[in-house]
Amino acid sequence: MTVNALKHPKAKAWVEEIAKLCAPDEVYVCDGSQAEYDRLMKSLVDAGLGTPLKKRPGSVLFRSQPSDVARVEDRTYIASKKEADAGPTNHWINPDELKKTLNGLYAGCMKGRTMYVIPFSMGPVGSNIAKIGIEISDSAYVACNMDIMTRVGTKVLDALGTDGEFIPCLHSVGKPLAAGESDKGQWPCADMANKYIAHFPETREIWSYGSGYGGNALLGKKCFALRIASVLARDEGWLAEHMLILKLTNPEGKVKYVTGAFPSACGKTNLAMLIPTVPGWKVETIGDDIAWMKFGEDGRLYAINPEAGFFGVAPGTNTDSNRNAMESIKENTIFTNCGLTEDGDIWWEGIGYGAKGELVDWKGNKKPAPAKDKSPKGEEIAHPNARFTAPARQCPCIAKEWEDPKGVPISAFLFGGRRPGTIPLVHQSRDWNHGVFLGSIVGSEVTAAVISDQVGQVRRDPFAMLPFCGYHMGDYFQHWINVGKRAPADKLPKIFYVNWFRKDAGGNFMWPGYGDNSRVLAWIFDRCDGKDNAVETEIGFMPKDGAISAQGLSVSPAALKEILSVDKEGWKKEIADIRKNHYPKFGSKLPKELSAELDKLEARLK
Ligand code: O2Y
Ligand code: MN
Repeated sequence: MTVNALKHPKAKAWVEEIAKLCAPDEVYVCDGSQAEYDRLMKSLVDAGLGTPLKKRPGSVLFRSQPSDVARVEDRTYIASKKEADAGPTNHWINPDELKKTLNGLYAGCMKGRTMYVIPFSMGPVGSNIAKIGIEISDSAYVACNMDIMTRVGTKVLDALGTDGEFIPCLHSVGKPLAAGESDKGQWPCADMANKYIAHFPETREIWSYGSGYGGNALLGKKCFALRIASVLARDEGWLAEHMLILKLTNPEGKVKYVTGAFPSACGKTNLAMLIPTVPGWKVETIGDDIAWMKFGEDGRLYAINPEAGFFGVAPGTNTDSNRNAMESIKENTIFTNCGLTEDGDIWWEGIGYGAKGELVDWKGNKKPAPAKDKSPKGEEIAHPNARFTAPARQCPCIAKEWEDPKGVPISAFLFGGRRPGTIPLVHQSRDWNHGVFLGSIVGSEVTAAVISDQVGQVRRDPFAMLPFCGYHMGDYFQHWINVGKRAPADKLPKIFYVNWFRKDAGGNFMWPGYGDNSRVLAWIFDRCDGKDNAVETEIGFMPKDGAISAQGLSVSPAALKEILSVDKEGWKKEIADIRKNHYPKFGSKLPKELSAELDKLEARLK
């Protein structure tokens, strides 16, 4: 469609202004149709950027530049007017200065390319929890990914009308083409020093330049649905969270909905699609990464998944770790930075089987196929952050109400991380403020999957929002405290802290995880259902003896006892660390309720 399809004068004026600045060869407004998706995908294949996969109908493999493989936290900015409003955990930059720099970079940056105008809805179109964005991008790869990850096109423009609100999201790969030049199979992006992922919380704008990858470029996801939406949620009294949403059904057919916040690389997608080992229980998926929640008229919090697809990590995904994800990616999927087999299929480390003949690795080099599904570190066939982009509707365990515009009522919030010691398998907060305290101290052991000098150390990631909160984290904690005052305790979700990652002295995991986490989910469900299955301890409520069974597992009774008891000495060290290294970061913005919770916990452990 042409710009004339935009009936919203403000949107049209903005698109025209950006077209003037970026000087594309052509401006195209996306209608969101299958024919359009097929056409754009063909243009990417014709340009040598994508390889159709014979073994997976409608699926294409892409290889990015080695310098453009993940979110770039060091180049991600919160450009609020005052530095103090971005807080100690964000990179702040003066908005006027940043706009000056970026306007310089955007000038003429789309020469030789098409400028795609992508109207998208985060959440079911028309839901009162959903919000609209318009992404301008010079990447057809981004347009196709947005088509899977969000709801795109004419239906969104219709919902926007002539005066609806939208978040303007500007994106360029930062690689103009000279006359007659084409990408010739080279993933377009700019040098690291010229990549900017910028958020303007006061004017509610997103400007991204120089990267074509994932969270840097698909601006509906982390930029809008978390960083900008967290600001909107603070101002409007709702919650925009880095949380999966799942539906739990017990053997009697009773249903409860649970959300869970876990730092990146803690298995959120696996948990969202878990296949229970406890007979009679069912888990279905509403979302695997982000939850937007608003109070309903009945005083309960209702959640929607603002996304329409999964942007999952490929390596390590196999039929044992996540059968439902493997089923979801059989067709109509975009793969990025995976290996390619001789017979036209994808391959990655941890896929569960070896391959035959030669593979093409994520950098485009031919390599002998490994007989097993492992490769030596640094010689991986797939990049460790290789991804699949798959429509949520293709997931066999997607819940029938996953697109219900009114959302689903939430009974429990889970917090968790990779913690080899101290944190038990599960405990429940004493009340709302204690639950907010638990969210605020979430931490995770840094694994070798991330290049970091902190491997083995616990990095605090409050509410799993450290890279995603669009304002001062101290004010974010206060927002959570305030939300708890909006409804009576029996209407609010109960708050739990889980830890699937306890290790013994030999460094072995003490809990099997995956499908057996349903044993913990069943306890949580029953707890929310008023069952007498808990005892009160110094750190909160924990399962009564026998309330979580290890029957059929290779977990010894002693190990089960250990992961279900209070490690008093460990908690004392935890408190000392929070007092010395964590809470002081937030200065005077740390809510008094949270320092009070820390004092009370310390007193109970004396
Ligand atoms: O590297 C990226 O751009 C993707 S990061 C990501 C993708 C899907 C879900 N969660 C995350 C994350 O980092 O939390
Ligand atoms: Mn995430």
